[in-house]
Amino acid sequence: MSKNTTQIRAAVAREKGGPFSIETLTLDAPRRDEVLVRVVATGLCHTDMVARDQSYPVPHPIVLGHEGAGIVESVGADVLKVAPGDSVVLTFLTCGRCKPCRLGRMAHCEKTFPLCFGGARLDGSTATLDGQGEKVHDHFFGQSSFATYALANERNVVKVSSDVPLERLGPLGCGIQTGAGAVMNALNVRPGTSFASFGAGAVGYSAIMAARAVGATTIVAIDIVPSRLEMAKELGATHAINSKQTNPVEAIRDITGGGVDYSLETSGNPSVLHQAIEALGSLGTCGIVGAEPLGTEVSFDVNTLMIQGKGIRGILEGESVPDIFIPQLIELNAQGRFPFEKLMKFYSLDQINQAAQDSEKGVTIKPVIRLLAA
Ligand code: CXF
Ligand code: ZN
Repeated sequence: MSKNTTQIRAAVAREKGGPFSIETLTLDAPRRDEVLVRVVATGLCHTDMVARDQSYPVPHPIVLGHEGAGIVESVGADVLKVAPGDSVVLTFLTCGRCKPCRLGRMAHCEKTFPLCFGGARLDGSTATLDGQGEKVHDHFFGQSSFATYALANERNVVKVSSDVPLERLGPLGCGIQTGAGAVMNALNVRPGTSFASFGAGAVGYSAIMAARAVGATTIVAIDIVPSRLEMAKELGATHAINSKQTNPVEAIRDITGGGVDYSLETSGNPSVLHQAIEALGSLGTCGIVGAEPLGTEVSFDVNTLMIQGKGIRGILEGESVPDIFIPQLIELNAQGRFPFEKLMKFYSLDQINQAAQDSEKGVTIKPVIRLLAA
C-alpha cells in the first residue's frame, strides 16, 4: 500500500528566464498507470532552459527535468513493467495510440507536445503543490525529474540492470539517445562512410561516438570553440573544423572528395543548417536535431537536392525505441565503445543554477544534478 503523498525537494521554474528556486513540495501517489521514482540524478538538457525561458510555451511555475534515473519507489495498480526496487532510466513520454506510436516510431508521437510540454497529464490534472498549497505544474516529459521523487508513466520508464552506476544514466533518456540514435537509428550511418556533426555539444558528441561505434571512417566535427573541437577528436572525430576560421562546406568537400554522406545539424542555428545541407555529397542525407526558434524557415537549392538525390529529415530523440535502445547504449558503454561519461560533470540540487550557467557558457557539456543527498 503506498502513501497518499510524498514530500519532495525540487527545483521550480517560476519566472521566465529566472533562476530555479529550490523548494519543498508535496507530490501525489502514482495513479494506476504511473510509477513513483526516487531520483538518483538527472541531466540538464538545453530543452530545460528553453522551457525555463518559455521559448516554447510551457506553463509556470513548473518542475522541469527530463533526463532522470532512479529507483522505483512504488507503482500504480496497472503497472506490470517495473516493480519497487528496480533501477530505471526515465525518457520522453508518448501516447502509444497514434500512428507513429503504433509503427514503433514513438519519438514522433502526435501527442509529444502536450505530453512533454503541457505541464500536466493529458487530462489536465497535476500532482504537485507548493508550501502554500498552490498548484505547481509537473509531468514535464512525463517526469519532472529536477526533484528527489518523480512521477513517471509505465510507458516512459526503462528498466536497466542494477549493476550500472545509475547517476550516469539519466542523459541516455534524452540528449545522448538524440545524438546516438540520429546516427544509429534514423540516418543509419553505414561502415566506411563519412559523417559530419555541425555542433560539438552533448548531442553532437553522442553522434560522433556513435558514428565511430558503427564504423564510419570519416567523422568531421564542426564548431567555433577550439576546446570542443579537441574533445571531439578525443571522442572519435577524424577531422575538426573551426567554422569561425574556415568555410566548413568547402573544407568538408575537400576532405570527402565532393561532400559528406550524412550530416547532422545540432546547433539550432538556421545558417548552420544551410551549411549542413550544402555540405552533402550525392545521395547524402542531412538530419536535423537542433531546435530552431518556432517558425524558422531555411532555403535550399531544390534542383541540386533533386538531381543529386539528397535528403533532409527531422529527427526527434534519435528515433529511439527507448526500451530497446537505452540498454544497447549501456552495453556499448560497458564495453568501452561509447564513453558518454566523459561528457558529464556533477552538481548538487542547490547548484542547479550554476549548472545551467556552466552549460550555457559551454564550460560543462552535460551537467548532471545529483538528487540522492538533497
Ligand atoms: C526536444 C528537442 C526539440 C523539440 C522538442 C523536444 N527534445 C528534448 O530535449
Ligand atoms: Zn532534452
